[in-house]
Amino acid sequence: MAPSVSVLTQTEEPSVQFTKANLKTENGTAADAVEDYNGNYKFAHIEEAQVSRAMIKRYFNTMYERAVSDVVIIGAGSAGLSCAYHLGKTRPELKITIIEANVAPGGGAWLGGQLMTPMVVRKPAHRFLEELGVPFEDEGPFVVVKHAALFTSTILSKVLAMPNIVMMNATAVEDLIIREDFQGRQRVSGVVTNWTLVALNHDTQSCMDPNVITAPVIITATGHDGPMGAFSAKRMVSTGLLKELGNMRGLDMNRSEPAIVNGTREVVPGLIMAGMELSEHDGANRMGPTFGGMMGSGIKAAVEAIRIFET
Ligand code: 48N
Repeated sequence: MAPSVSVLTQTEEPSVQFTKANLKTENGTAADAVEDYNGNYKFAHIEEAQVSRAMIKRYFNTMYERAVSDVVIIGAGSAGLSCAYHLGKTRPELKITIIEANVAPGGGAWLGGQLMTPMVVRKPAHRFLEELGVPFEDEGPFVVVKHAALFTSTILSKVLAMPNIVMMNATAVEDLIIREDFQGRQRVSGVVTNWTLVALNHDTQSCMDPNVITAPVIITATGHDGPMGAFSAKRMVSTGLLKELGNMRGLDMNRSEPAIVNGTREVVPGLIMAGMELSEHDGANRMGPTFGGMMGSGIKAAVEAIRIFET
């Protein structure tokens, strides 16, 4: 005889009695939990379905609610995160949604250069480290953070703690929504997304259709390398919004960092480009293992987004 299974109610408390398997369900309470490191450590009881429902309810409610965002930031590298921090702090009423292709956000900012851990930041970008509370050693014209991960983990924790910011990692932007605006111009009006593992495997299955998120402002900071580097810049070329890529030029720290910060802008209506993706778009020099330009570019992208909302 099949075990008598009653339908799970919509609440999180399980109401299933598997009489045949003689499994008794119970509703755990916090009072059951005992933090005792002398051999009597006890967790409050949980039913497996409660874990699934706790995740599913939150994640898919977020997807539903953020289908219409105010700002989408593509890429959670040092530029994207610096933008999210400044925008999220300055305009807490804006619904900001970060889409990051990797499971682990942070882009190239987990190491300083050639897999070495210290991170160099040239002044005046060190002021951003002071604002974040990231300690550094002062070397005069630049400062050194003892481990790049100290910057990246700090800014990630602050960005993710902001109530108006949502991050969807392991999710790729695989196209842009481009529509005609009231002035008859082609305007970027949102992003087309898919799980990254799907986006990277379109050739292995037929027709794994994507999802969409609409927003009046898209900020793209997808970097210059990696499996999807300079994504939006390349898509602009393939959709005819940009004649050709400028292609990143050789390393010149003193030219590249101010060029990237000052050049951060709305490259087509609705699309602001920041970080190393801009070097591919504009043909700017690269700066190599110094990150002040990324922080400044991210903040400039936030300033440009605020300007759009204020006009
Ligand atoms: O760190 P990156 O690659 O990019 P930036 O611009 O934030 O920082 C660049 C910086 O790390 C350098 O390259 C340094 C300064 N070196 C310069 C040099 O001369 O070598 O972060 C981009 C992020 C990554 O996390 C990617 O996973 C993500 O963007 N990404 C995407 N996320 C969603 N959808 C996509 N299509 C996509 N493409 C990339």
